Amino acid sequence: MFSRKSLVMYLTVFTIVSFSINNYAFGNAANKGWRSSPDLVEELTKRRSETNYSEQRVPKYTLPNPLVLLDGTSVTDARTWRTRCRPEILELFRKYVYGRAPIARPKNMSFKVFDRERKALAGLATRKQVTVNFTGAKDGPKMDILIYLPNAAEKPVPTFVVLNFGGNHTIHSDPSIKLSEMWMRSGSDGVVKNRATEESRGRSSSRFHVEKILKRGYGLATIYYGDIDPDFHDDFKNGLHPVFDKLIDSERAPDAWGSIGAWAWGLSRAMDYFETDDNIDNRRVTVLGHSRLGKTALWAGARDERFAFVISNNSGCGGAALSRRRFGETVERINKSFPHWFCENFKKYNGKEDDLPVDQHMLIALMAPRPVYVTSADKDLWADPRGEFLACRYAGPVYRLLGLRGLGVRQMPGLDQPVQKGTIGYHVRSGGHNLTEYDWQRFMDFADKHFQR
Ligand code: GTR
Repeated sequence: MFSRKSLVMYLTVFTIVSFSINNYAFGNAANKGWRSSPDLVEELTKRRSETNYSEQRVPKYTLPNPLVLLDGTSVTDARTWRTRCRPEILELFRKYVYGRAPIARPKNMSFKVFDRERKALAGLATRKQVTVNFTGAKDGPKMDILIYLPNAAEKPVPTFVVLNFGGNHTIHSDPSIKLSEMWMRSGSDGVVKNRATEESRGRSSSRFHVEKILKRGYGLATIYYGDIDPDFHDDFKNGLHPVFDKLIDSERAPDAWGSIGAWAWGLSRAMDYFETDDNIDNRRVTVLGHSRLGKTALWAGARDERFAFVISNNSGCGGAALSRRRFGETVERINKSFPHWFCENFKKYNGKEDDLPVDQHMLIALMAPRPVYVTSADKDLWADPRGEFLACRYAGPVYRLLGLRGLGVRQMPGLDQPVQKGTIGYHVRSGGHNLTEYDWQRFMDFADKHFQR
């Protein structure tokens, strides 16, 4: 018989062994799958010598086991995962990575539908534009949600919600989309808002493919991320932070929310609206984001389980990629370039990834049992494609504990060979850092499968 002490020791050693990744061994295992182009590695290394782009230079590391509680107890049943382990991990991400939102749904928040057109896009869709006034106060912070729902689809419709970088009017050339007010940096005034110009209408339509999404029977909702919080380090003087931070304390705590936390919180407020709209299937809402907004989509899906499907597109460091690999963008680098994205505590782990109580496979595990999909791009080594794949793989034990298949593969797939066998989907697409039609089609394939369409 094991004594309790030796059992704990045994489990700890087992954990370390099973989660230690010997790069040499992994390199062999990955023979058939995707590998970065040696020419690209050489070129990028020349350009940024301080950044590691080479698999050989990934340090040895040990990942925290998502199925061990902070007190060392192994989690072997779904109930303990649900009631103790999941809340613990979520709290670690709040405390050390993304920060804590000071409020859930504000009491006086209001919705105003200011546009409704049943024959939008030549009759293909119904378009709605809704202002969410976060505090209900006239001059308080607001965001506009632009929604297209396919007229041909049965209602309520499963819908994708996606934050956009350039303003709602950039996702399509539809002249009725309200021009967003854009946050701009201005010399003496810091950060100010200006109405966008007509010139930018439809500018990012190559990332949205609105008609194709509608024709596959999905709705699309989008919000300009700057409506929620400007993407500048402005000491949290603009956007949501000044309004809600004062509810907590006068000084910002080391675990106060950053911009990613605010954007994710805004997505939950959009979900609050969807729950009031009979034409949107609020039990089949997918949250999707690209790049920094992919990090945001993951955090939104982790904190708000109303999102039924979560998609991270090329999210990289602080998103789907394992921090401990220190490949491409690192914790230190991201905190220095974007000091406003994460909470202050995260900066303590600059160059000290091994001390982090979490790694990003645990963020992916927080989606369980819901489907989650992660993408990488062949040329986007900054975001560490292999690190993104591995995070999906090591989230697997949590899905398996819940009786589901995780990725369903152990090896990284080849280029443009989507893995859609289990509840975690993954692909590495040819090309660079972008959100393309190829990605969208794969997301909809996976959604069809999991939403039984
Ligand atoms: C980069 C940043 C990445 C990624 C990207 C983006 O500059 O280093 O983490 O999020 O921006 O959001 O476009």
